[in-house]
Amino acid sequence: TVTRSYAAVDLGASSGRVMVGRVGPDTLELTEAHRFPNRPVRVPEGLRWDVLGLYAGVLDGLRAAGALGAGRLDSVGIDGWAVDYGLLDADGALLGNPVHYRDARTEGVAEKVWATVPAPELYAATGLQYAPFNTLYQLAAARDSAQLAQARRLLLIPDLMSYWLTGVQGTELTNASTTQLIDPRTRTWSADLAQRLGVDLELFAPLRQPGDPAGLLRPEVLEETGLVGPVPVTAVGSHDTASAVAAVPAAGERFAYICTGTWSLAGLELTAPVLTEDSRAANFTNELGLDGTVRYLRNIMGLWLLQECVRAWGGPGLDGLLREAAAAPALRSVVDAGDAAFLAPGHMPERIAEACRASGQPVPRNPGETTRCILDSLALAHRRAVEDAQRLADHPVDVVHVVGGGARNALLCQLTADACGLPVVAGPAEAAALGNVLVQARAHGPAGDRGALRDLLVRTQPLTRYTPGGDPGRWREAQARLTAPR
Ligand code: ADP
Ligand code: LRH
Repeated sequence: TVTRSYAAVDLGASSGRVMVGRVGPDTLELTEAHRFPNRPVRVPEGLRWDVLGLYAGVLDGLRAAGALGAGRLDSVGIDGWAVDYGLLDADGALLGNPVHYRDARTEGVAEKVWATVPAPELYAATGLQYAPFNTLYQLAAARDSAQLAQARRLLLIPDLMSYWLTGVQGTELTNASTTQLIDPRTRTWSADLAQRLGVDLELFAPLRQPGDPAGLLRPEVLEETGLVGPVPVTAVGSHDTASAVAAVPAAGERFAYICTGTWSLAGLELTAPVLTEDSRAANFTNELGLDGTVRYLRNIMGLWLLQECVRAWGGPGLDGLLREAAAAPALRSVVDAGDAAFLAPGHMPERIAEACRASGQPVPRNPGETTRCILDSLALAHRRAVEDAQRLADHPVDVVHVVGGGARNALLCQLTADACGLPVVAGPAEAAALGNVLVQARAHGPAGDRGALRDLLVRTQPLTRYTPGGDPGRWREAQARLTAPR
């Protein structure tokens, strides 16, 4: 039996990495070839991604990946964070640095869009939750810019990397679904919506599906990375959350997942979108997944809250902070981890203190207590999302899977189990990279359905189980502090 090697490029909001996955009928091994920081840069125009720096990291990573396997790779797949894009001119050259989804340019833009297409209608047509940074609102914010006027092509970030590696342009479907221009029932562009909102769909390269071929590494890329060609690039679930959900090691359908990294994405895998008004009011999104599935989930601020505090505190180690948090009083103060007030960077400890004060709760006295407040608040938001999703989709679950970097945080996993009143299965931490690898493996090896992919994960990946404990009433009481009228 053959074992094949696939490189997964996974671009998270806090770091990019290139992982090598070795896949055989009973093997799935992931090795980190290279990791590099993803640091947004503030220039006078606003907050930007250093996309050339990221591409350099991808090339370094592919070189390191090749070195692990004598220059040979069976395929490369690319996933990354959603919604953001680069614009290309008529020559295919990048126009400026891609704007960061945390940039302030979309403030107040949604209301203008809703004047043309009311929010309920927009939800019924796209199933996408309101977030100020959905690509649709970013395009509306840029509407009169010189850059957009000059643009002939828009490539989402993973598709941009893929273009630079291969010279081939495409728009991968799972990530396209985060633009708010896709109809989740037909799984293609909503031409009517685009026309009403003045978005030129010609900007987008043709849609491609996870598993589709996406070109070959250019000769210059082979030369720069020392890889032996030909090396195909394969479209994967290029939205990192789509790849992460593909690698949730679940059996059956009665599970919820929480992808915890910079964000917590908490919800269900469904076979059809939920487009009801109740679902819109609860701000659930219907993003597209593998094999005709829908990722029905809510965006929660996630470990971003902690990352920003750590940055403000001058970078203390996580281990020490988590030890202090474990010893700090439980549920002393909580904040609404779904609140868009926490979206922008900067002054996070002060903003959390202010939210505690404003809701009449004690202000955390030190970094350990602030960390505890964040983890309690995340667990509480996880509980709400898991409960709301089950109710809104009429889809009960018996277990919660925690994947992504937060699966390494034992305190967060235990608190999530306690808050949800359900067992938590934690891992894999590198779910996005694994989902990326598995989709490539399926495209290049014997076909397997999602169940077979998940079964391989269950058989090969180390997972940790957390049993719910404590008094569930305490979580209800904490939730009431956030929802009580003041
Ligand atoms: P993204 O893909 O959004 O960049 P990740 O999935 O890599 O995010 O998750 C990053 C987060 O994982 C960090 O902010 C950190 O809180 C958490 N994390 C990573 N390693 C550990 C660890 N060893 N212990 C606890 N938490 C960890
Ligand atoms: C997580 C993620 C998430 C999006 C956000 C912009 O990395 O892709 O699914 O909502 O970034």
